[in-house]
Amino acid sequence: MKKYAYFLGCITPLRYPNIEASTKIVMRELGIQLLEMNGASCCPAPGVFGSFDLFNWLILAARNLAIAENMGVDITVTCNGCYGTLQEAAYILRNPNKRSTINETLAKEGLSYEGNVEVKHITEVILDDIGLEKIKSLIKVPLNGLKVAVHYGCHYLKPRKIRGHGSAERPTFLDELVEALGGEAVDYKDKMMCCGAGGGVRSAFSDLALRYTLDKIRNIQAAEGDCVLNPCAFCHFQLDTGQKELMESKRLEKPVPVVFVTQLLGLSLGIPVEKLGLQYNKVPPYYLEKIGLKIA
Ligand code: 9S8
Ligand code: 9S8
Ligand code: COM
Repeated sequence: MKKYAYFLGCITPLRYPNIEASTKIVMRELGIQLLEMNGASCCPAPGVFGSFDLFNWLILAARNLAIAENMGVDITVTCNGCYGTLQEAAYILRNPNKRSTINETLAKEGLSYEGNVEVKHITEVILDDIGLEKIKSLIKVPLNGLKVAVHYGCHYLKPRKIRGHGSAERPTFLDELVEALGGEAVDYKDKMMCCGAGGGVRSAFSDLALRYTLDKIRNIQAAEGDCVLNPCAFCHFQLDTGQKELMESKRLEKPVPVVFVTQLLGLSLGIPVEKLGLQYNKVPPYYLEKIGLKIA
């Protein structure tokens, strides 16, 4: 059985534990073992911490990589920001000179990083380790033409040199997953636009972040999307909680439900709605009735 250290980051445990719950249950179903990372810290967030202090950003990231290295496994993540930081840090630390500088500091904690950890997004685990053919054979609840609008999120795709996940401008891998599950991947205007939250924008200029979110949601509604699928805890937070905020300030009347990639996959695999924690998303999952499901 394939094993990964599951790096949770901050948003999942603090705001959306249903991302962790749905990921663990779906991975168990698919025969992938996820291990807890004792002592892991913030990744730290690439667009926030990384913009201010690259040296300390790298030390903290290296410390997280060293924890996984000591466990003898690669890392998987459910947030694009964590993916960005840890994958970029692992790339930089393939250079032995960089490692030795960082290791001088890590030594104070009795740690060192030797450059042996790979960082995979949970979607890469789903698509590369399991594969669409196998997934198709496991479908119990086909999505029945459900119109799914995919939001990829900025940090998933760039820098292209490191990510290597097909096109950074016109990616298709999540749309292909939607179609494999029996849904219809709908195209919409400015699909690659940021959710609004990244790079500290949500914290510093929350209203600006919400204007991005509103634009995105209006474009998805114009394309008649039933829900928005995303692979990033931070995007999930902004798109879901952000729509609640837009409704409270009367800028949005009808929201579009947000679904995390392991939640949608879990539904198709026949995992009960409540176990995937769908009842804890702020925008209720109105799309469930279209696939013959409901919250008990
Ligand atoms: S950790 Fe701290 S703030 Fe966060 S969720 Fe994703 S990015 Fe990494
Ligand atoms: S949060 Fe997740 S990946 Fe980012 S920067 Fe722009 S989009 Fe939402
Ligand atoms: C977004 C992470 S996923 S950050 O806010 O850009 O650091």
